[in-house]
Amino acid sequence: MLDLGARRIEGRINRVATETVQTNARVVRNVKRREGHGLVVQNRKQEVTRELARHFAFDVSVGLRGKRKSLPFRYLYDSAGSKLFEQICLQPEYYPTRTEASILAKFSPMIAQLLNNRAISVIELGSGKSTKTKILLEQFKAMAKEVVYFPIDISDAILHETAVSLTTELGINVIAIPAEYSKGIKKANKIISKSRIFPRKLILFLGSSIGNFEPREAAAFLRMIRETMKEGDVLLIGFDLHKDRRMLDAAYNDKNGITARFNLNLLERINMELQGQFDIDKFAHIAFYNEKLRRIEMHLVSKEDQNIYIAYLDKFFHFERGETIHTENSYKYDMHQIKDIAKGSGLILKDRFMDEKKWFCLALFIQDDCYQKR
Ligand code: AVJ
Repeated sequence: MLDLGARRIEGRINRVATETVQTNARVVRNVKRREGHGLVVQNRKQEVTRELARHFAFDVSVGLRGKRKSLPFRYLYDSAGSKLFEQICLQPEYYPTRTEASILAKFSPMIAQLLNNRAISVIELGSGKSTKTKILLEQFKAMAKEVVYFPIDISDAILHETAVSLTTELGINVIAIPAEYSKGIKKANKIISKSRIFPRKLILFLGSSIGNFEPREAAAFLRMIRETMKEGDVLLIGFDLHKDRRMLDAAYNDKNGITARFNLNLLERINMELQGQFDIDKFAHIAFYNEKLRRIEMHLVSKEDQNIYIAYLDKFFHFERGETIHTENSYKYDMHQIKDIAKGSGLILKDRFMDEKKWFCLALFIQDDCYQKR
């Protein structure tokens, strides 16, 4: 079933995998072969788990101390949180996923054409279930392009599923990397440059995940990505656009209460992983559009005065009635801001694809050669 080209790739990937194991033995223990040619780079489970717990504990103890409590948004995305987020994407009020998918469906031939190489490496940051990405990958397949797909996500349960299903459904090569964004993209790059397969890259950052970052952090993040890009590489980012606040408020307060469960899951995670004693019923989900800062803010609000013990930290945390934990931001952009962010990151906005109602924008960037000289 495999043609010669594909077999050659497979051979190379296996070699890459072994090299990765040898050169990076501390991080990567083994690379599992799945269903023929899908691969998941695996972390050393227990050590990583313990280290993650320490980081989580530290962030919780800092974040819940004093007034203006907050927790880093990435902790929302454990395996339960990631599953709930998949559910959020299906809620009627949550327009971003559907809208972005429709833009991809409409413009994927154009996007594919912009990448004039026959063979490309597709790197995706925060790939989740890769549902939308499939639209693009199918287009590449229809145009007889060869693809190695590198999904990067912090939820490795979902990565495993994705690697298997994409490999069997589309017959493409998958190298899944369970990691945070910047570590993951560096690892993918290392594999690509070492193996010298498909040096032309398409980097994807979909779903308006960029909205999680403060605008300044977003620019720094794009500069980091730009560092990994070479001439001819393309970066495709999904931006959610500024719009009527009623629509925004509704999207983060779905009637089925899934977003609320997603938010409250963070307290359950603290209970599970750090032996916390949060009573979930004594907190409520709130999300609202902050028009001045152009961001959705998601918080957990304490319904009463309470002291909560977290055993892992052997500490009590005080909450006044009405006090909140700020758990996530979701910045909304306009075209000017997208152009500005490109300028500040050494990127050129080459193209943009939008739905008719201008709810969502897929922005396509290339690197600006002149940037370093400035
Ligand atoms: C994953 C960051 C794109 O901001 O819309 C959705 C997260 N939080 N509902 C978003 C989210 C609550 C989502 N992103």
